[in-house]
Amino acid sequence: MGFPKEFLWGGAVAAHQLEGGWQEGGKGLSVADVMTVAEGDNDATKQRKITDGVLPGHTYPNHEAIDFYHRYKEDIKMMAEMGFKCFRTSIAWTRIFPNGDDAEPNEAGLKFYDDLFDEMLKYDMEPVVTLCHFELPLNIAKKYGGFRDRRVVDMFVKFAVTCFKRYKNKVKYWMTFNEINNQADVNVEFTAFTNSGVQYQPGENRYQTLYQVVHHEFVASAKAVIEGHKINPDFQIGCMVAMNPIYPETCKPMDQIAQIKEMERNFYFYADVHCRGHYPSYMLKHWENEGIEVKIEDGDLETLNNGKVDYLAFSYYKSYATKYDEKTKKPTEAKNNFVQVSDWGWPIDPIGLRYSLNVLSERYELPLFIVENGIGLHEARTANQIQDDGRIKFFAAHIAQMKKAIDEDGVTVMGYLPWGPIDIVSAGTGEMEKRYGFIYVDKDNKGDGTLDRRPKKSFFWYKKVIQTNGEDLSV
Ligand code: BGP
Repeated sequence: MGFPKEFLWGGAVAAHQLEGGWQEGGKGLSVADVMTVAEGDNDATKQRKITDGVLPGHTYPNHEAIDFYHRYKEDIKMMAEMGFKCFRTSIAWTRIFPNGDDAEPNEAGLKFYDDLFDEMLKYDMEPVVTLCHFELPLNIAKKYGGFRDRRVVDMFVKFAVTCFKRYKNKVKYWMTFNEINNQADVNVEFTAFTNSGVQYQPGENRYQTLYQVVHHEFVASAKAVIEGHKINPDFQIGCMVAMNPIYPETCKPMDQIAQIKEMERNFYFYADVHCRGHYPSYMLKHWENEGIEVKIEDGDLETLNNGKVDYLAFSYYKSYATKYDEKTKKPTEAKNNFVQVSDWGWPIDPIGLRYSLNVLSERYELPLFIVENGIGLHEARTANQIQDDGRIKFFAAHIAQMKKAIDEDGVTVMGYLPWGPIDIVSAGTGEMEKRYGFIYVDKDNKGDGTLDRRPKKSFFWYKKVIQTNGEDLSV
């Protein structure tokens, strides 16, 4: 009973959210480098701006982030003090190919990640590496329109193969595109840009563009899996999707139909293609009914089938609800009155993690890897240790549900990586003050602070969780 002894306890970050060093070591501009910090009073609705290049008068939080680029030895040591078995981060594409279409890789960038992975391995900490985590080269977005352009498939595969070859004896766990399904809602322009480097043009059929773009990314991911297994047959290469389960608001039959349609559109489609290796009939019929014509080149379908992933990685933060709207004849968002929400409006639903593990295990019968889970909180800068009992309560509840899925529901879970084990820049709002960490970093939304690192109460709590392999969750 309980967690397997080789369970991968750790934490997760992304290069653009903590490294800084935005122009160090030959690094090129990524899409993250032209996104400002969100401004405004309402945490749940304020938005970041995407500027045309780096412009004066704006705050770009990812430029310095928390300066992990220079401080990673100190930070990895703190992760080791908590007893991490693994540490997830991404390789910034623009450290390796500054413009994305460069003929040769940038040695200084390759060396940085050699040094970083060596530091992790010094503490027996497995690197878990995301290849594309909202860090597309800006040049690819500007010159090619991001993944609209089929040529970007080969640029991604070249980047992936370069990393696989360079780190084949240091990194075993890989994943291709972070939260590839974020872009499913074409009304949210921000995610098209961060996922795929796409900026929708006035009047264009956004769904036609979306499904062509994700077809290119599916092919790129599958090609990377195929090449990766040739380079090192021991590689475990996963896909990564944001799992925000959607419940029907009531047991009204049409609410249930709405729920399955929303889950297909926003989640299952993306995991299905990566895990099952073909386009599901519900999507082919949807394309036919909507007049969407995805250009599929000879060999693509065979590639998708041959490039199925080894595991399914997902982030879990929140759940949603839907209902069938009799007027529009479509699903519409509903409120779940059975859960609380965070300051940023994210529903807090630990049982939703158990639900997610059950439905994913049943659908894919693949090992599941929770590579993000956490809660952003406002925490004031203090001279003493921050007493983040709210975060401890959040994690204890989610770990308890994960344990139930393993002990009672027969789910195979590879590991659990709380998001942002150290305070880092939020992806959605660019804020430092949406804090996720077991470690406090002295920096605020304006960029002021000493960057000093200090453990919070949860640092010592999570250390004990890992030491007891998830048995002791007491505060
Ligand atoms: C996910 C991303 C992470 C991280 C996390 C927390 O969407 O994969 O990069 O940012 O969300 O969200 P945020 O940082 O917006 O609070």
